Amino acid sequence: MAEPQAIHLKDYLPPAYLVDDVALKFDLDDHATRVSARLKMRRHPQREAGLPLELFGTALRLTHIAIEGQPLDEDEYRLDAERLVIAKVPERFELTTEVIIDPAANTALEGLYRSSSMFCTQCEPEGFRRITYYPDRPDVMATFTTTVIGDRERLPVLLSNGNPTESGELPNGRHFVTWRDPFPKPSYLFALVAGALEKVEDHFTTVSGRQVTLQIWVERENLDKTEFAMGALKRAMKWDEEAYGREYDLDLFMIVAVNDFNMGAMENKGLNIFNSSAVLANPATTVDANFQRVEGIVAHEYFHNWSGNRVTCRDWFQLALKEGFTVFRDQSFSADVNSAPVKRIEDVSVLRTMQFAEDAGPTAHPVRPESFIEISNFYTLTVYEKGAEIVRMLRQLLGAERFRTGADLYFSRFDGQAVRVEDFVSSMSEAGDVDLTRFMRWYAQAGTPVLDVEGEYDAKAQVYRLKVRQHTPATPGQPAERKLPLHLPLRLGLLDAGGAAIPLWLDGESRGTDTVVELFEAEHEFRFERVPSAPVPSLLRGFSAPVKLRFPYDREQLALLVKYDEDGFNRWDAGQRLALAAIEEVMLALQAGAEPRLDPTLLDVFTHLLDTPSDDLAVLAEMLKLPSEAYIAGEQEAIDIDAIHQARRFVTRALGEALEPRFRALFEANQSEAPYAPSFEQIAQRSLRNVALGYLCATGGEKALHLAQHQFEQDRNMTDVRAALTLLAHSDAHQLGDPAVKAFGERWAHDPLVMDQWFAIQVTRPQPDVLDRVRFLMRHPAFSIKNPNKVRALIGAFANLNRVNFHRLDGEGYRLVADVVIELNRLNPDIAARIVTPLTRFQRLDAKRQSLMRAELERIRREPLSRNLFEVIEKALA
Ligand code: B3K
Ligand code: ZN
Repeated sequence: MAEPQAIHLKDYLPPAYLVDDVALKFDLDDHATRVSARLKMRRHPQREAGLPLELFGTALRLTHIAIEGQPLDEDEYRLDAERLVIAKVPERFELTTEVIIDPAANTALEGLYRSSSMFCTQCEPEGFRRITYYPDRPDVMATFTTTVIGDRERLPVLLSNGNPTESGELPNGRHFVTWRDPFPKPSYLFALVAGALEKVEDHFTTVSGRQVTLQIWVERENLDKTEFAMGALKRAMKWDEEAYGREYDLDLFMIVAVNDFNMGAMENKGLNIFNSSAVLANPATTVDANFQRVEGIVAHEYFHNWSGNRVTCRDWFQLALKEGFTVFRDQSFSADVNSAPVKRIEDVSVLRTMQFAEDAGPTAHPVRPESFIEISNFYTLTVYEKGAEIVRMLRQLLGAERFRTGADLYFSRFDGQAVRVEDFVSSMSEAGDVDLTRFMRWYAQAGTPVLDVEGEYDAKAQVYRLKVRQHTPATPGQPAERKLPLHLPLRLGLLDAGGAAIPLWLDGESRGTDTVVELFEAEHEFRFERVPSAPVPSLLRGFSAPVKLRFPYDREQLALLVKYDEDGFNRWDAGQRLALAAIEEVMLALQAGAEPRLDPTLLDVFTHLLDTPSDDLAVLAEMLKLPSEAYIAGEQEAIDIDAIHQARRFVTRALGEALEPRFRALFEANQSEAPYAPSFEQIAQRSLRNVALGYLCATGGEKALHLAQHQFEQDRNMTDVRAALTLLAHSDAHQLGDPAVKAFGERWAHDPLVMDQWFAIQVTRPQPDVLDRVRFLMRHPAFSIKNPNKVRALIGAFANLNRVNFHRLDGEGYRLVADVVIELNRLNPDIAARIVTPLTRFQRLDAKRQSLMRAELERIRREPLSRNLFEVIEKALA
């Protein structure tokens, strides 16, 4: 097999031929589905005449091909494993093909495949070519008419994009439905679903008074888990009308829940297909965080109807055009309907823990990559989350009003087109009347920029000088000297020694107590006047740019910010900096074989937080959480896996012991008798209660574990049950943990989504016997390596969240994950290339672990690799 080749953005050419209209007919069968296609095609006006017609196709058996009804001879076209090329075609023509495909053998879950009892599709980015021969690229947009034929008994429901136009009976117990989607769309938005599904239905009246029918289609046993998603959908529809003036455009909007799905969900026009984990929810089975995830994903896919579908991407290098913008939109929606500061804290935590790690690792890439071997590998935190931060910075730079004008301009100017990042940014630049030339570098430069800030107070002149230097470290293919200064907004304020906000005077102008300064150059100096005393700066408020900010804070300054900063996000962030410093101090002690201590400043801050009445319980709960092991690791030059784990445990336990009565009081004060609701007020209460329970259990005291056991047995809602079960299962008290785990597993054996949680809880146990548990659970009847949710719950959770055991010094953790990767490589290349990620992050580990990890990657490399895994492994071992 030839080595896979990279394709480059700079080589982009428009397609030689366009498709105006498509008629598809599917005759569904497990192993031999017949797909007939009729494409109305014409030469691209900007391409020369006489070019060959190139269509993509993978795993298709061609049974018929004709142009203008004239079957082609075998010497008139060329077929290989990925393409069908016809040397000569007219300027305008109708191409008809018929192929046979095997959905039941499709374990990659791209194209048409079977999931439980149904047929479903996933076409983004390049799955449509597994359905029929087609110019499968997003800059080819066509209207689609789709007829689905299936067995009336087995497949009573037959769905596709748009509106149903016709249906009827056929011989041999079969029936058909025809669907018409009037909006031209790229093939990646095509969808088909067939199965024994049931629906819940609701309605939404758009702002202009149109009635839209909303349907959520599920297997019967899941009908009691649809209500929350339906509510979320209606909230999202209304929000998009108000926040962006975007109205839904078809008469019907459908969501279907499927069990086997590579990602969270897919925004197919009018027919969103969801991983069941991203849409199904009820209090008995779903934790608070998952209710919020469902709400966010339902909104995200709905928002794509404009940012993605009506205005789509010219090519896959532009992926962040739709994803970054849509993530920003769903984040803003969730912030508006829940607690905005907590949403920001959560989003920044994900970014700083996971995206920063990606940006510092071997697969680091710009938000708009310049080349790729397999585009599926670029559905990344960088494209999605950093992409969203870029849009957030634009809004910060333009202000809310001009940002909205820019979005309106973008949607109206490019409606129905496949466009580029430049088209988005120039709409913003025009509407905002700002020069964004330099800002474009955010899309081109990989790596997390570092801001080094210093402050200098001149008491006599009452001037405070803030010196800011920025640089971006080298990333693969982009040496440090090629990194250029970025244009970014830095939001800040100054506090006096008592914690009061100091009025800001910058260049003779009053700026209130909170302002945004813009950086363009490698170095800037900002001169604040009329500063009466030495201030403590509160920098990067709201995390106004996706950077690492360094400032030589001492612990007292951080404690001051935690207590008094007017910016909720920075209060939290100061607490995280303080906790990190306290944990690092313990790490040093442990490494030196010395007696560790709990930093008194951290204890003082925690005491203050617990003793001061707070009007935002949700933020308080976040402030009481210590940074995760992954976040701590990201902050180290050299990562000491065991010291991080031990030190974090030490600090947790020490806080639990020192503040036991307070945590006990917090736990009790947040017991509520109200019926469960996933409202943010209730979520905050449960979150606080379970944080408190965590500290109490960390003391190892039996009394605390009995509290957890009692909470587990009370069985009030899955959030409290799961929190309690996790604490029991992760404790050393086997006599309490084991029966609880067993009881839970038996009770929920029928529910795959709850079993995913059960798997994840067990494989994140810190005890060293966990590897046996992982192996044992891989043989459990509820586990299947073909189901991505199961792989993520068992292997993904183990490798990403159980750092001490994944990184065991005997290499057994690595070996286990590599074995799974090798098996997945044959079944599902997309998931294989994701699950391997933790094995590629060896750069700052000790030599022993580095060589063990490399050895596993080398072992994987000896397999015949899919393009997905080939690209990741090559980069990791480069
Ligand atoms: N656009 C899809 C991504 C599908 C990628 C499949 N490899 C989901 C989303 O971002 O909304
Ligand atoms: Zn998306």
